[in-house]
Amino acid sequence: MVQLSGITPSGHAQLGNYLGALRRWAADGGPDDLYFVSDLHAMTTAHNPARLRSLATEQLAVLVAAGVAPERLFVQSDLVRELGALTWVLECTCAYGEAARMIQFKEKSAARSTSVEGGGQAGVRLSLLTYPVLMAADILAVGADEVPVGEDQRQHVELARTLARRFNSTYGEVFVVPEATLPPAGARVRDLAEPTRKMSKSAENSAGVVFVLDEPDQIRRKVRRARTDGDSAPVYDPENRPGVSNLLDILAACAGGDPAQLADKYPSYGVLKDAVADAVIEELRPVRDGTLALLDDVGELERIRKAGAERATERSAHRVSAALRMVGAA
Ligand code: AQP
Repeated sequence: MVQLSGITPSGHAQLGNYLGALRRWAADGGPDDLYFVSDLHAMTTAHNPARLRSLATEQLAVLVAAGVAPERLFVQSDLVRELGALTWVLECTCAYGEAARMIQFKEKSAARSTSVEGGGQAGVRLSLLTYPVLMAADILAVGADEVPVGEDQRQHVELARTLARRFNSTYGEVFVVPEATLPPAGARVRDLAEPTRKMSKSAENSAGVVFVLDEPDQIRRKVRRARTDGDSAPVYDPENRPGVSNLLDILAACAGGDPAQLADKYPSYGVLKDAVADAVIEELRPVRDGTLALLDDVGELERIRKAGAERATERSAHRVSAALRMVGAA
């Protein structure tokens, strides 16, 4: 059984990425599972090349420092030849209408068409339309059976299933037909300043985002300023009191315990916030220290990256060659 999961370097990794994904990948990963830094997916909107390169390196270091086994890791662009070729084959297997009806494309292109130069949908990058096909290539190249995704990415895994089936029946059996699985239940970490939204690495305002590499003082400041929706004592009520409930969820995720019971332990917001800040600082300390040490040890990080690229290429090259051969392109 092969599971595949990724993180996109669209910004610095944040507490939600760590608690909702990286920590789990480190604890639960099976021997054949693969985790990757999906840097090619961070290019569907205006991007800065130097920043993208440095964020991809940083995220690889964060993953290793978080405890994800280095032998299960790779950076997507290190497979660009295989993935580029397979994306083209899959684009030739996919109908325009199938890509255009992706909800994420409709939402993101509508939102961005008002902000891009020239205005209108014509100014939106074509890759916003085609990135689900690249995602299908990510999945199909390595032969993933399972892709744990949230509701927002489910439709893209469905597209990968459709393309795998269509390719197999048209040209011959090459691809494993993947399945979207639900990641184990875990609280979505919310933005500390705007708790109705999830915490995001690319949030416009980072006041409510705790980054994995934030210094302890920065974390404490952000937690102290967190919105707590009202001036009564802390209660756990995610629907009506999302701010304080988010803090209790974070405390439970970092220090253990049940969020509703933790509420009774902290009579005031001040004491609760101090406890949350302490717990987050301690949870992130080894990840931060390990990441900074790795970023200093360029040779070691390069070695991990190269070994990961070789292993991932080995696991995908034969499928990509077979697909090219079967469509008559090699
Ligand atoms: N707030 C969150 N709480 C719990 N889990 C989260 N994840 C992201 N935010 C939270 C999980 O982190 C993994 C990697 O995320 P991604 O890079 O694939 O993209 P994302 O989900 O869109 O994450 P961000 O931080 O919100 O990025 P941007 O700002 O670029 O959109 C995934 O497993 C995700 O569920």
